[in-house]
Amino acid sequence: MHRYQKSKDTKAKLAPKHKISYTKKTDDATSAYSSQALNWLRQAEFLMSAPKLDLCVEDTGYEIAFAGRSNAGKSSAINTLTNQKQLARASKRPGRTQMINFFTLGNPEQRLVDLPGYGYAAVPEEMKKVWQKELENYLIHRESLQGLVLLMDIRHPLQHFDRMMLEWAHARNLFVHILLTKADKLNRGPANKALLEVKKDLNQLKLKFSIQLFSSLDRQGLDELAMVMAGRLGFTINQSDESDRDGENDSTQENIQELDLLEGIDLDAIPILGEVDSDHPEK
Ligand SMILES: Nc1nc2c(ncn2[C@@H]2O[C@H](COP(=O)(O)OP(=O)(O)OP(=O)(O)O)[C@@H](O)[C@H]2O)c(=O)[nH]1
Ligand SMILES: [Mg+2]
Repeated sequence: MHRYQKSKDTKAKLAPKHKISYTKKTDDATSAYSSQALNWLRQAEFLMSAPKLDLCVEDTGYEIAFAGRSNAGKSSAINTLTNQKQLARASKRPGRTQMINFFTLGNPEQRLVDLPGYGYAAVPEEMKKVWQKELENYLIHRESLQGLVLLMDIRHPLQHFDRMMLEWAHARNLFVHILLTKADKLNRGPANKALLEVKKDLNQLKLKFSIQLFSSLDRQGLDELAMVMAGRLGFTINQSDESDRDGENDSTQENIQELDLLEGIDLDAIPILGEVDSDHPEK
């Protein structure tokens, strides 16, 4: 045997006695980050509501908007994420959120936005047009908007307006993180099947997105969502230090600059929202 070649026995002797688990380290780091992110999100405070774009809070800093059909669970998801029962107003009655609502996250330059839902049929036609126009204005012109959390009821995904939102966000170079909401309504098998089907459908359209199952009722997918929010809004673990909460944190600013900023937006390439899709999933 060549002197540098080790026999199987020698190899076995030299092998570490215990398996070294690298995944464990990563898991620990991930869960530390997600729990810090959840703590950070708990600081959320109501900032203001605006019925239209020009009455919104100043367009500086970074915000992520929760969008989706009426009754998809946007306000509930914000409450679950921030661990506050009534920060955003949720209701059984579709069409509950009628304004653009802003929440700060311990720093006025990092915000969550609860949008009115689209597609609610029982609103008078005139009002529907007004909301639709304001939603459109917000989505097209809001410079601090970094991306959307697009919520779809897992039992009724990818309806007409959802697809328009996706294309629109894509044209504006906004990220889209999809929540298939009310996942508690399906068993695990059918829920995962729905997830795969939506992924497949969207991959065919070649749109960039990330996606997960979510339930406000049983808090499924909460850590995952918290990490997406934290990553996208440039939250760093240092930021959970009281001393760093004044927005002057250098590393936060650096991270923020790494996000997909709104460069080279071709507004003409943005599709305009069409007619309101009138069939409501819950009706
Ligand atoms: N089972 C279940 N019900 C949910 C979940 N999330 C929200 N709901 C219910 O769905 C209804 C609508 O929730 P909201 O959070 O008000 O929905 P929204 O998307 O903000 O609706 P609009 O403000 O009308 O656009 C309420 O009755 C919630 O309790 C969930 O994860 N599971
Ligand atoms: Mg709402």
